[in-house]
Amino acid sequence: MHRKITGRLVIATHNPGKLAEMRELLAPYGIDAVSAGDLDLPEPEETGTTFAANARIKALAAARAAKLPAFADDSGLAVDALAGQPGILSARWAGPSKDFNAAMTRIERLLQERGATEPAQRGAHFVSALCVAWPDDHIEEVEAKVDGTLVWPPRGSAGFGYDPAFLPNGHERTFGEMTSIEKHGLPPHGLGLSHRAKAFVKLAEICLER
Ligand code: ITT
Repeated sequence: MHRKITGRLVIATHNPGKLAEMRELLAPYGIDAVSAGDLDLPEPEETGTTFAANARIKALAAARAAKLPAFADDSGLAVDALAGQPGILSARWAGPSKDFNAAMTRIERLLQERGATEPAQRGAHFVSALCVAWPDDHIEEVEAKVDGTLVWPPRGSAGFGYDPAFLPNGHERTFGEMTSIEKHGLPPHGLGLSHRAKAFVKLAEICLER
């Protein structure tokens, strides 16, 4: 049986870009959301080998520590020509200084080394695994992706992480050039375009009531 989210919810991320998106996605549901940072929760080690496993680790750690339901996202960029890299290592490719320009440059260098100059050779997708965990270890989990191609040089300064390099299929602007409503807004205001928005729609179907 699926469990509904009621009352207070911890958003179990230390990434400010994700936190803003997760807050915006939850906003229409009137959930009282507090962040892991606000509660000074420690960051667990992400030892999983899949997005889903890491989302579960983060949500369960926060739920147990805060004694509240906790909502986590594990996500990343998977590049076809790089056999899905950086994938679950997407944050780590930016290093301790979280330098995503350096991470995007590294990907571009690898693509150039493989002669991947045409859009058809530069396919990639973002993945988001979302998990809500309760202090009694009950979990609800969903996952979604958005397909696109990588552009060079990166374009736009909106969003976070790899957004400026990612052109979603069927669009002419990168995530870095889109407003937050365009990237992850839900109907009727947005298209539910991003990996996180698509996963959230699935989560809302099973766990949220307006
Ligand atoms: P938390 O674990 O605290 O949530 P994190 O940044 O370490 O924060 P992840 O381990 O899930 O999170 O790393 C995912 C990385 O993939 C993230 O740092 C971004 O750089 C990138 N990423 C994920 N979603 C993205 C998006 O919507 N736009 C751009 N980059 C994204």
